[in-house]
Amino acid sequence: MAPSKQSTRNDTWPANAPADYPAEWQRFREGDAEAGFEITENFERFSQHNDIFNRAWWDEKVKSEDVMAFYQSQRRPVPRRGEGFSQWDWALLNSAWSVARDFAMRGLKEGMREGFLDPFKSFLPKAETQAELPSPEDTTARIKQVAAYLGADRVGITEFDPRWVYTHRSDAGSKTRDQKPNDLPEGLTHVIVLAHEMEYSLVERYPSALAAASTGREYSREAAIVSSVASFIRAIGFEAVGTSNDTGITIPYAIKAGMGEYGRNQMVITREYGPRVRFSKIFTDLPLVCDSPRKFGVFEYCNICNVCANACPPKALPEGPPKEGGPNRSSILGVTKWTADCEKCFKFWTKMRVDCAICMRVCPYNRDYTKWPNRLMRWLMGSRFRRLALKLNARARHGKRHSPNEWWAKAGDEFRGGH
Ligand code: B12
Ligand code: SF4
Ligand code: SF4
Repeated sequence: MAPSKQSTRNDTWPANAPADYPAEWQRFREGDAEAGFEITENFERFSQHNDIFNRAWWDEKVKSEDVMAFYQSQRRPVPRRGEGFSQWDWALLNSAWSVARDFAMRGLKEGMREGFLDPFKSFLPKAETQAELPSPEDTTARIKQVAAYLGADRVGITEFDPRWVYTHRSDAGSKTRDQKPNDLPEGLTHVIVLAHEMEYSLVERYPSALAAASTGREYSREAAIVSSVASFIRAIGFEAVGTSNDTGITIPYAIKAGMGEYGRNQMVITREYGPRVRFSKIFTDLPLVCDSPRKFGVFEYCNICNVCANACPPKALPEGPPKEGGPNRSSILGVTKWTADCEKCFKFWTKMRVDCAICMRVCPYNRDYTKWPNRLMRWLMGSRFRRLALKLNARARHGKRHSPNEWWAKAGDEFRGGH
């Protein structure tokens, strides 16, 4: 493991390019500087085999009875007394996931787990004849129009960058999730990133089985939307690989595609939804126009705010400035950034039997931006008055947990009678 070092953000790159950096990657330097990415000479592409979900199948350090019980609760949950863990709550959680899980199961006999380990199979074959394309600007606008129509909440485009493609996939056909090739078609040039907003009224109730439905519903929507957009591109005669968590690391693509900035809580923080959003991505050879990274003061605010790290029950989030490397084999090497201890995070999930997103809930960027006071606060947080914003957020007790039972009470208020 490379030694940790203090971040020098942007002054490492592009000035001090790693000497043995492959020639074909040099072209990404300028874009890295624009996005604020710091890549060092220790950089190595990451294998999906080493992420914590896959390690749970082969690494004695991660395997446990709690892990087994966590996965079993997806089908046969054991309701318990705490608020947010009743049979009704688990029923919502597991039904919200059901479309994503159907997609994940349909290729299992062929060793595929679509959306998690493998890309989505396309319903439509690639057309033999390519449709006539307007200018790249107009083609890009049409693709964004199609993605919005098919259900994406936001769309951004970036260049295809092989550094973030996993060296290997994990094989759903093997009991120890062995590595298999991460094959992609030749000639890919762009990545289309789709954003999927998570439900505010559920995220504010994390941790609970009820709140976790907000994650499940977006995985289900992602599966439907990204595979439809990929099918569209194939039907006009171009290559399109529709993916969710599989194939590559999403966050660097999303940042370069202009979705937002990277936060201490390990998420892309968007202007529209803060961190309360998920992403899917399509790898394509369509000639498109790239978006640029968008900054609105998140890095500077995260530098003075520690709310997520303080709120994380197992203390899995980093304090202080970004550093190179990470605490264990589930961290990518040679990138200077805030890195979590995912062993601690996942252990906490398995003990609860449900995923967590407290670090999303408490983040002061997690707001409803249709309301003007929240837009004003976003401006304040991105301005030189950020320390004032920090105090105001603390005084308002922003991000406190709401009662899961109150969510069900809404049914009595709003949904009685016709809707
Ligand atoms: C595995 C995984 C996890 C695992 C373990 C991570 C690990 N290291 O093994 C755990 C259980 C911790 C996890 C938890 C959560 N996750 Co998660 N996770 C993933 C997944 C599937 C793979 C990421 C990966 O390969 N990590 C392994 C290495 C690369 O990890 P790492 O070095 O620590 O790097 C992390 C970050 O630093 C960043 N990153 C990596 N390389 C680079 C390079 C640059 C330049 C930058 C700036 C950042 C960056 O991405 C990595 C995310 O784990 C991604 C989807 C995807 N394909 O990317 C979703 C994803 C990152 N998770 C997501 C979310 C929302 C969550 C949770 C909130 C859970 C929830 N209920 O939704 C929590 C948050 C926990 C936290 N604060 O970290 C979202 C983030 C959306 C956003 N707004 O950015 C993603 C993109 C999934 C999605 N469909 O949208 N996750
Ligand atoms: S809670 Fe604070 S430190 Fe954490 S991501 Fe949000 S703004 Fe950054
Ligand atoms: S998901 Fe929960 S346990 Fe994991 S880092 Fe966030 S707050 Fe901590």
